[in-house]
Amino acid sequence: MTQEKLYQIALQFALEGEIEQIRPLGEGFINDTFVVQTKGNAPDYILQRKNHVVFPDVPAMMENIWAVTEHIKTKVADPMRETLTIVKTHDGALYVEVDGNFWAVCVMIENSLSYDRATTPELALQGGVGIGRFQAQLADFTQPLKVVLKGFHDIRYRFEQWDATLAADPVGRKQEVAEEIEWIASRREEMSNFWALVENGTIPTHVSHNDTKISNILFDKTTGNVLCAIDLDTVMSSTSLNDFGDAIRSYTNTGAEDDPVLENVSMSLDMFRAYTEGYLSEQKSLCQTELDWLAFSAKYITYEQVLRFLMDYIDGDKYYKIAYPDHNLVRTRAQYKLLCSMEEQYEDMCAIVRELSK
Ligand code: GN1
Ligand code: MG
Repeated sequence: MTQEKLYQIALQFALEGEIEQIRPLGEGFINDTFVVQTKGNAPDYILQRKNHVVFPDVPAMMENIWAVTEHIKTKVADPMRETLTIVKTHDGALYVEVDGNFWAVCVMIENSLSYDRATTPELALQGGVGIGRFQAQLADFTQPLKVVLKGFHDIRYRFEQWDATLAADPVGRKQEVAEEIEWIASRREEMSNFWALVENGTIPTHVSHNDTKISNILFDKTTGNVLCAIDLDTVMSSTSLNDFGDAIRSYTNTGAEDDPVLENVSMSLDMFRAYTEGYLSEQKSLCQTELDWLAFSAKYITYEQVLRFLMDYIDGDKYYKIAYPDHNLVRTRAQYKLLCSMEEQYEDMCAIVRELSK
């Protein structure tokens, strides 16, 4: 993507100030992200190419994001810092389509930062506050949200994809990962039983973020306090437990998500406690059934992540961006190690939830 092309795209949005330069940002697994730096006092912007292979309906996604951020803005003291601000085009659209790709812009929040790993319990606690608050701010959001990714955290749907992938074995990798396939098979019933509770309404649905790993939360550079949840691409209606579970998968890991050294990977119970404390300090409206399954959701989402990484490996690495050939397999093994660590500490996790929700 040339600078000139990026400029042409950025200029279609109602930006303040003159563009100084456009540079790539971060390493999202799905989208391509750029910073649009402006001259003078104007804010900088985030320009993103939304991956429309992953997201088949980017317009619906942008409508969801617009509706949710507008709602949050009515609830907060500082609407420019406590949620994302979507910038429309000169024609009032939420995105532009260029050569079949969809692009969108939001304001870059100044004096903020994000992390790839939770290094202290304070950070985990702040992260929990962030998602607890996000859910609380949206508790009275009643507009129906579009389904932007079918069956995103629905393990029944994931098993349909899984069975099809195993049957096709498109690049002949199945034999090589027989042991890993067994990890999925041995927990299939347990995970299906949990999701059945969501499907039959025993566990209620609400607005959920659905991608709450630590790098999707912004913190204030000066105070260290949480500012807001970003990467709202997957905001949909589902169980609130997805957000807790995915965050625990991320914040409590003593290693990296794709750690090649499995000894590094385990679930830190201290981080679990800190995140849960922060989350429950803001999220006060969970029902008893949700609380009963809260700790389980961490195992559920981690298991789902093992499945998704392994499925993508068997599928020939079509979904996640990879940095080296067996990256998805390394991710699979690291996430499985984390799952096992959660299984070993599950009773303690449940006890902490009970204690902190009294
Ligand atoms: C992807 O978009 P990003 O990089 O924040 C993925 C999540 C996974 C995560 C694993 C739309 O998140 O579901 O948990 O990678 N997002 C999508 O790191 O599939
Ligand atoms: Mg995402």
